[in-house]
Amino acid sequence: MSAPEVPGYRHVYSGKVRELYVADGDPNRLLIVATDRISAYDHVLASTVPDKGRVLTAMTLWWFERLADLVPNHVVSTDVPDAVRGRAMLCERLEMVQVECVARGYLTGSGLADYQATGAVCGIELPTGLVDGSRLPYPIFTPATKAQRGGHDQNVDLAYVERLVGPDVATELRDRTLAVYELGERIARERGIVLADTKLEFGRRPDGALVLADEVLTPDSSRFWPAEGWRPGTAPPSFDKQFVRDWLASPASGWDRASGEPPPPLPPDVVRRTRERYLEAYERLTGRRALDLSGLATG
Ligand code: PZK
Repeated sequence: MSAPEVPGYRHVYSGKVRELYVADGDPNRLLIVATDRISAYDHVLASTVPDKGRVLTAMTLWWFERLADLVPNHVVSTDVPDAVRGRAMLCERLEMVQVECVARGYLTGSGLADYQATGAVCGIELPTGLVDGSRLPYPIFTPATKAQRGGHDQNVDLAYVERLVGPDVATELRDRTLAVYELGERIARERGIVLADTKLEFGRRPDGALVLADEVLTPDSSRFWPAEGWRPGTAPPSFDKQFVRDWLASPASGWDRASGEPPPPLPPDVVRRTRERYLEAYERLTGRRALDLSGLATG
């Protein structure tokens, strides 16, 4: 599954699961295409998940609307060529801020690891006694530096961000990130999804305005947990990738994560159940029937 040909656009970059294009004749317009690729355990898998790109694009657009009063976003149009209709957004080109803006309301992953080692996450001291999956007393801004291709993001403190972008922009990034997370977490929780954390990307317009870019509050940029499976002590299974991870980690896959080998293709029933999880996340959140995505992200 390589980058599709899109008439009127030139392909410029392949991400793990998305493709980036520039509009012919207008370098200030970018096309972001969400593919059906899926990653797990730091690998892009050989199997694709049908409709994943459409569902995540529709979810991002739905959130951008809900967040519009809080923060401007980079979307210009969803009226895009047929080859990618429904899974692409035409966006304004921004000067990207070189910081991953992460908000966490629950403790897990690298946040948990930092807490267990130091009692703090990104310089923010937390109360003692927290465990994997604990809800934090308040959401925290835990920025990270963007990794080089293939590497892992590194958690940093606010002072590091201040040195990188200046104290005023750093404060604005933190406040906007927390505002977006708080709204998203509340809406998701009311609808049976725990939004444990999320990663946002911001860019700046020529006039300096900070704009929310990329995808937002999707299972690829955030941890989604089924609310009914949440209890502090062990992080709940991932809402979307539970079946993929369970199968890859099981003897049935014949795959050893430590081997460095690429994972094998997924069995059809793992693909089918995973696809259903993406559709369910979309339906729980938006109340809209997935696969009825047609009128939505199609301009
Ligand atoms: C931009 N990415 C990551 C996203 C990929 C890679 N509005 C913008 N202006 C300038 N640059 C970017 C954006 C956005 N969003 C985002 N890299 C550059 C990325 C999607 C697919 F392959």
